[in-house]
Amino acid sequence: MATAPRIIATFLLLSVCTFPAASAQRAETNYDESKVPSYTLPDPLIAEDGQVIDTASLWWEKRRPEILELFEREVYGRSPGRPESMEFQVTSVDDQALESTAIRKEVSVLFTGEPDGPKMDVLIYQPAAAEGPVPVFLGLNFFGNHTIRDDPGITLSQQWMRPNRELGIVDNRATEASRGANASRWAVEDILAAGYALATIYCGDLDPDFDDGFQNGVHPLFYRPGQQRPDPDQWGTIAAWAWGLSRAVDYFETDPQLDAERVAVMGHSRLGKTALWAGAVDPRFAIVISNNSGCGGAALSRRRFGETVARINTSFPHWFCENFKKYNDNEDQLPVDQHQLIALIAPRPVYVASASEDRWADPRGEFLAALHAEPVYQLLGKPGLGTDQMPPVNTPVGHTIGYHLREGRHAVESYDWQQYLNFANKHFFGK
Ligand code: GTR
Repeated sequence: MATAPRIIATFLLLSVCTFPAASAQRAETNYDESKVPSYTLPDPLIAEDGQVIDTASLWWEKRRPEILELFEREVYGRSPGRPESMEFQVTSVDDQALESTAIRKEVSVLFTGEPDGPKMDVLIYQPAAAEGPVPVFLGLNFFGNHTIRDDPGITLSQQWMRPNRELGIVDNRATEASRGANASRWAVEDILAAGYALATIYCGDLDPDFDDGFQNGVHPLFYRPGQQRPDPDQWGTIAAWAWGLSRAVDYFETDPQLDAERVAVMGHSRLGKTALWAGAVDPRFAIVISNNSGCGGAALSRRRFGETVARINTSFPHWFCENFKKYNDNEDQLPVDQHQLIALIAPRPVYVASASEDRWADPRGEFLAALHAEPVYQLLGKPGLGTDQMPPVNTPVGHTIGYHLREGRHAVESYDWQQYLNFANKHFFGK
């Protein structure tokens, strides 16, 4: 099997000298490619018992479940399924939104079936002119549905928000000033003009983004009697956010105006990590898009470039499951690495995007993870990335795995959306 030697050879080329192994003192953030330690990635096509995975059925029956289990147990934590009593409530519809170019809908997903109980609110814009069900871009947002567009018809979120004066968040709550505050991240017009719906949910509806020992958000809904917090292998906040994305697809399946078989899940940064995990656990996501997702997303953990496992688990102790903390300054003991997260999405199209100034997220590590997912795509009859050379800025590459390095900072820009629309047009419609 050629995969393992090729992986090692690629890393030897990239690794000029070796960093000391885990030391008692936490290493400084490394931004020097020559100081990336040498490492060996777990091979997605060699099973835990050493068996070479050389057929699609061995992948589906043996290796994929094994890798998924490792990510659930050691990285993101196990999530529950769909709540039995969950119900949907359409709370508003405006078929003359955005100067009559769009239908705007708001749908509450009532996790216990109770209108006053825990819920998430989905905002949907769909092209007014569409005939038949439309494909959907779905993504979580950071500061409320009303921030994606300055549209007074969108309900202002009442939920707790991370502090951000610039975006109009005062005392951890949204204000009218936060309407449209993140509009630059959402290419609403372009998405609608290309014939797609856009659906979004505030991530804090599922779990507010701070460490409260998992008392708020959806986690307590699933505690056993007497349970106080998730077990070490149970879901953290990223997994809860991903779970919410799947609940949105549950709704799409009931809405004849939306094509639940053509849902592209997209996320930026922490929500890009979330999009990847959602795509890995839920095969209903037909396309998965990671925008600048970095550590715990598309970037290889073993490179220890920019943000590391120890840093992320310290700054955001609630994002991953408790077991993930075993790998703080101990990346080589991880039974998986992030190329295998991408491989879990195979053979579905996946797009990884980096930004040239976003060194914290390790653009090269994101590219390499996409590259080393490719053997699984090939095994399943898909071309994968199609190049082992990281492209220059603003030069999208790839086939079933797409990649670009946008010039500029950590953000979602219209350039990124243009590539995602091209990618979805190609894979959904052969355009
Ligand atoms: C950073 C975090 C990153 C990334 C980013 C974001 O502070 O270290 O992993 O998720 O936040 O979500 O914007």
